Amino acid sequence: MKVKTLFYIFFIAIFLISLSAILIVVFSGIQKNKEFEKQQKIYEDYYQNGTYDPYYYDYSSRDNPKCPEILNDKEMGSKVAKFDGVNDYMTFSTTGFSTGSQSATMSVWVYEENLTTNRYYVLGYGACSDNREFRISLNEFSPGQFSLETYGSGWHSNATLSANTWYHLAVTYNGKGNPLFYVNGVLQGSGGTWGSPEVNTASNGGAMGIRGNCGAGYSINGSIDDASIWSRALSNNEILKLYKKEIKSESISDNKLSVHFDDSSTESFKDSSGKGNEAHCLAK
Ligand SMILES: [Ca+2]
Repeated sequence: MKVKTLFYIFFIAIFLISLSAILIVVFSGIQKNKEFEKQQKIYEDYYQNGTYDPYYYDYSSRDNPKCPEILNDKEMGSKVAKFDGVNDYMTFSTTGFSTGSQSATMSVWVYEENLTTNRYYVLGYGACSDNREFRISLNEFSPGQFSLETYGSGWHSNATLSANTWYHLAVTYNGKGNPLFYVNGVLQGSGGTWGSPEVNTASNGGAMGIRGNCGAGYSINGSIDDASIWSRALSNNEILKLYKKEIKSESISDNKLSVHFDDSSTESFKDSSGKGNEAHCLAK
């Protein structure tokens, strides 16, 4: 091969390498700019408008949300979400949810793999300051406790739950006084309070398996099904019907969230309430 030909090949190779390098730099610049714009929009939505899409951003300063496993559970007779106790959780928007001291109900099936001295956050929403949260927690101060946490304060039921057992849990609040706790359709007694609990719930931070946007840890090691929220206090009879599975949560009026995990998806779960508050996580 002539020296001249070799020179041309060398020149073309250098040219192609340089061109690729330039394209890579330009393309990554565009990507970075897009990412910046996305983050800026999220920032504006969250801090200026008080809204954000939890699917795209995790404010918890933890790892991004990981998806629970979706398993067929024989006892429940349907698919359920099994959280690993490490970093599995889900977020959902809170369209139509009660805020402030408005009445509300949460109901959920829960199965704990073990009872630890770490509390588990099961289902709830709200912001990270006292009495702005409305969230079912388990093992709050001692194993087996079933409580309603309002952030730095809360109410305990007098129930003591066991590991490796499915329970239907519900909490109702009628706009004043103390919330009511139900286990398997049965009204429980009060187990006292901590802090200075009041219901003054904020409208964001919808989550399952963790504590919304507030701080790290407390992921549930166990399974959840039929996570449901209403904008009124359900009656004893309505709670009993839910426990007996005589009625679907979305068939009870004022339902704002009904996630059954029975879809084929493993990352995004239908909200049957019709409010569009579907639950999201990100694939492992
Ligand atoms: Ca299910």
